[in-house]
Amino acid sequence: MSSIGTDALKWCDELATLTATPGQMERCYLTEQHRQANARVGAWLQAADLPTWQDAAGNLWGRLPSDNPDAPVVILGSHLDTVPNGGIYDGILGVVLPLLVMIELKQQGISLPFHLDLVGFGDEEGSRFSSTLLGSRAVIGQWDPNWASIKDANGISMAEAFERFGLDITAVGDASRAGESVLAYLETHIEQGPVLEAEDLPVGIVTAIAGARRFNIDFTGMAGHAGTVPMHLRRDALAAASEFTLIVEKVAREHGVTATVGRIQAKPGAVNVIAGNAQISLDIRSEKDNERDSALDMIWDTAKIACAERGIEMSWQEIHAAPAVACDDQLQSALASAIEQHGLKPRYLHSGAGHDAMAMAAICPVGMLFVRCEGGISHHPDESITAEDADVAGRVLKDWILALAAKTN
Ligand code: HGY
Ligand code: MN
Ligand code: MN
Repeated sequence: MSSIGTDALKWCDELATLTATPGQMERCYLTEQHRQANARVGAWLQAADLPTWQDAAGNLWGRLPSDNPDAPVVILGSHLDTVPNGGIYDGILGVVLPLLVMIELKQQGISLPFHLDLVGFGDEEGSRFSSTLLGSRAVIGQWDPNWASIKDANGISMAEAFERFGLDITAVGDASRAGESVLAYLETHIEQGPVLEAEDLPVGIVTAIAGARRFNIDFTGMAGHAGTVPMHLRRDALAAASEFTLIVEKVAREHGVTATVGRIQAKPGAVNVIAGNAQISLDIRSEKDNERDSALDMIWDTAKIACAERGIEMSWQEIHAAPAVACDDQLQSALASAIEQHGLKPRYLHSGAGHDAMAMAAICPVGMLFVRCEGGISHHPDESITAEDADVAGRVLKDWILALAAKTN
């Protein structure tokens, strides 16, 4: 017997086939797979006789129109891109579940006092161009023209990627919805953590989203022969980057923040050559920006001393900064009422993961509904949820929409 939950998992499975790497989940911004995913979600919308369009930043939209053409807007959605070898629900569930709720509302002939828009953002993870929330930042009108020159790992610039996707990056401003009357943005997303599972709860209410800062860091030493340069005379860039990584781990633990070196590259990268250059990434976040930033200061200070002792030059470029964002109190309490209507305990929790809601908060109140995921596993192929939990989330989402409609004149 199908339900919104079983249909949601079926559609997540279907979107999972649109991957750059067979057998692994990988769908990046402005790629062929992104195009296919937009087409698939667009086809589902068209089949339900719901208007759909792609905006100037490559985000996919759908709408359950209000009878009132001048009605305000409520936006539901999340992202359609993934991390390399990621899971198939991170972001994706937050597009297909609201879509199924919209289709049910349409089939039931329910007319709302607001247009109910669905958005599938083209880039939240930043996996291709190392800058994150690109889709939602276009929608809030905060696109940085300098992003046009960011290159992906294959040396393709974002401007070129836009062109290959059939878009004109100089027109990306047309994607902005800033200034429109948007009543709320609500994002449904897997928790990506262990709390709901530990307390045997299918859904939770997000109170705040941790603020993240991301850097590319460069270490320059001196390449040399692995067999002839004595250890005490080396300026080994990879050893310096490795020491930096351990400093990050130690300081983060001491400061109660999360900090991750997720990517490391050494040049020339030969087994018998001392690395003359190394490049790493840093992602540091906390739900309190000041705690994050004081940990970061400690990391830089400690690393400068370590690099000086090694005769290594260290430089860094900040590639992303997003302040912590509080979810709207009224949206949170409306979610709590909808959850209680299903005989469930409302559980409030913060999000250590970043989400498009962080960007959307610039143009409207935001709320997030978390869905339990097995073992809290995410950004990993073992990411999984149950149809039952997806169904509860879909029912809660529908009740939240109807309650918002009832109080919107
Ligand atoms: O990195 C994050 O927190 C999100 O999954 N992009
Ligand atoms: Mn993610
Ligand atoms: Mn996500």
